[in-house]
Amino acid sequence: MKDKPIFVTQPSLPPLEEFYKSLKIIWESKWLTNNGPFHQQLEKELCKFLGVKHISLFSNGTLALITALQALQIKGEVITTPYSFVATTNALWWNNIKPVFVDIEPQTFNIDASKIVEAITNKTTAILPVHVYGNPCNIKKINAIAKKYNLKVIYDAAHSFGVTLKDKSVLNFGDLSILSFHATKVFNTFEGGAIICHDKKMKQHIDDLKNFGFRDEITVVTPGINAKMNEFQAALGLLQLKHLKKEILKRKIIAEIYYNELKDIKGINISLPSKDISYNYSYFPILIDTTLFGKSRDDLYTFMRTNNIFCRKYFYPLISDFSTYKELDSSSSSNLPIATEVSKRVLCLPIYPDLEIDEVSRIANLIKLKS
Ligand code: T4K
Repeated sequence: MKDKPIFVTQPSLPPLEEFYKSLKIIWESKWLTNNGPFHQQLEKELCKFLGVKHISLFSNGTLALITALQALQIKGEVITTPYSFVATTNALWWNNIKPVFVDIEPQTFNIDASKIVEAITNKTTAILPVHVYGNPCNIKKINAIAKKYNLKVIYDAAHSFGVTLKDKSVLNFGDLSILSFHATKVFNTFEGGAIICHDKKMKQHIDDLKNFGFRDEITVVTPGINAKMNEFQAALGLLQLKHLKKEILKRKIIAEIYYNELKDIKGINISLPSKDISYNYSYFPILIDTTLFGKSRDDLYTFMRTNNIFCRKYFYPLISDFSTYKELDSSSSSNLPIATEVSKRVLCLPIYPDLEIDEVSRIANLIKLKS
């Protein structure tokens, strides 16, 4: 019998009986959305869990990102990374902002802060870095540049749920951070997202923006959008939160097995987050060196697929190579040597709490077999 397919990730879900109870409450109250009781409770509990002051819930991470740019009135050019999911740059496009791509660091795959200054022009208004795979950017350097050049910083922290740096949530840095609660994320509400901000006034502004700009029944304070999280999502989120620490621990065990099994294979490179980071193990990327490994990343990707293991090439192609963005700046590829190289060599292995230990070993053994 053929092995069952294993995908790069699989969503975690609470026991169905737990969710029935929440559904019953929703059915009886008939309160389905618009800042309902589950929504309010989830905002409170997330602030506690994540160690942040203010959070505004969204229907997904992309709308959170688009709204974050609106909230700060970002215009002109924004410096960002080409090595991310396309939503990062699409959010700029939807705000009529020109993305300016800067290369990444070879170890963390995050934007190379030492290359930001040379990309600043008189049109630059902000920096939009991504904590890729949840691994924090060079926050200190980015903040110093932002301060010196009077730029806003919005962190795309879609992968960073629960990640701390020196015991402080990474979400506390920059002007705003956004999270994604998509099905494929460490914490999911089927679809969902959030903006984290640091003061009450900004939270009110963001809440206005995501609710058409309505402050009350007859007052529209700003031309907002509809990006609200509903009660179904929020109720699920509250249950997910109860199980999350255990789920991250399961991910950690899987990551350790992969690391121990693969670290000595020639041509496979694994970058680990530094010791002062408490990580969420959202992804397990490896880099393949074709010469040393003997096979290319694409050879390994195809080989794994024939064995029903569906790894993913996150993030290939680079965002700057998608036609819309290439047309905008055709020279950008030549300025992005590290990102180009990493995107050709990266492969994300399956990692999720319910992945069985013997399946993890089988995946590692298949990789060894191919080497
Ligand atoms: N910023 C960054 C840095 C991001 O990575 C993302 C999203 C965003 C912003 C935007 O946030 P959202 O608007 O999405 O909240 C997936 C996700 O759809 C996307 O959320 C995520 N990043 C991106 C990195 O990955 P795909 O197209 O690769 O997903 P898909 O459908 O191929 O799913 C991957 C695997 O997961 C499947 O092979 C099987 C498994 N899966 C997937 C779904 C949807 C399940 O088992 N169950 C499911 O329900 O984009």
